[in-house]
Amino acid sequence: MMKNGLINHEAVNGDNMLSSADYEREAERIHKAVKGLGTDEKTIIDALSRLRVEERAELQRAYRRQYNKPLLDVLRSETSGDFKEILEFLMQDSSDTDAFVLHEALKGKKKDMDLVNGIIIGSKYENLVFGTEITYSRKQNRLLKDDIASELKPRGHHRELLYCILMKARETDNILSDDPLFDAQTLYECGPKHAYANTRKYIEILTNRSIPHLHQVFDIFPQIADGMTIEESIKFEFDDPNEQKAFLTLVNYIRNPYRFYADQLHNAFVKSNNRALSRTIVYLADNHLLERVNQEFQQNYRSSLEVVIKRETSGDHKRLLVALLTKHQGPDHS
Ligand SMILES: [Ca+2]
Repeated sequence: MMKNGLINHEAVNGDNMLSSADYEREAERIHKAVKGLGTDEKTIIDALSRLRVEERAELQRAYRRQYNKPLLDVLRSETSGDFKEILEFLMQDSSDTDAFVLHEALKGKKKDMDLVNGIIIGSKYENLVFGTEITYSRKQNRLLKDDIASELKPRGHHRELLYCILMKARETDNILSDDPLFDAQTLYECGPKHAYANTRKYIEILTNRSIPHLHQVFDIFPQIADGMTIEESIKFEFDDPNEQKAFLTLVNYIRNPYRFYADQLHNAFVKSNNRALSRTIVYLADNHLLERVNQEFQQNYRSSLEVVIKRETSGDHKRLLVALLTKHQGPDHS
């Protein structure tokens, strides 16, 4: 980190790198912040918000070496409420967070299918299937698929949509070989209200084709659908508002993932779902998406994330969210 030191890591690696002495110092700083009566939350917020996901893992190893106990346990015993929960999200693996958040959204007191859609649609396939799904079944002793099934209509399109995403990875971006006109026609003719309805085929196109290919399909779509956009056609095809919303969320993600995340955050604010908010902000910070999503949020909702977070959250939870926003934007994290 020292710019005046002999080695400028930034120049060598194109990146700031922390030394093991840096981690030891940060571990000590946090230890001082929590030991004895009370807690110095400000120090915890400062120390954790500036680190990236791999650096937080390194800090936890350093803390364990120095103090012989897991940092996560220490933080849990010192904090409570939304602040405690976002600290957990920062300390643990994203698959642990997503498995927990999905379970609470499906089975908990505050059910939230929009959040379930958002996590499943927005996750990378490998993380979802080899991370979150496995963690989910290990922790809950139940399959994620079964809990989805228990919440959604059997043979319903919404359930089938989520199943298809979990079943098969989307084709990679370089695959454009299928004729976009053909797929546009299928989306038009195989929707649930048509004589040749084949929803499996319909869903497969949306969940399995590559994103660039689907951009072409959506561009062509109005030409064969009497001027209707794919969004308008979804509103016509699906009567159930939850089904409709799930399909529109998927199309939103395909068209523009930044807007999709801005909408996810907006949903969290509208529903006062602090868990969804914490999960999404940590996810975006760790995937270097915060800056771009913040721009998109501002364009669509006419205020910055910081302004809305300051209005909608409180206390140390708010201070940590704002610290993440400020420290995970700019060239270092783009
Ligand atoms: Ca203490």
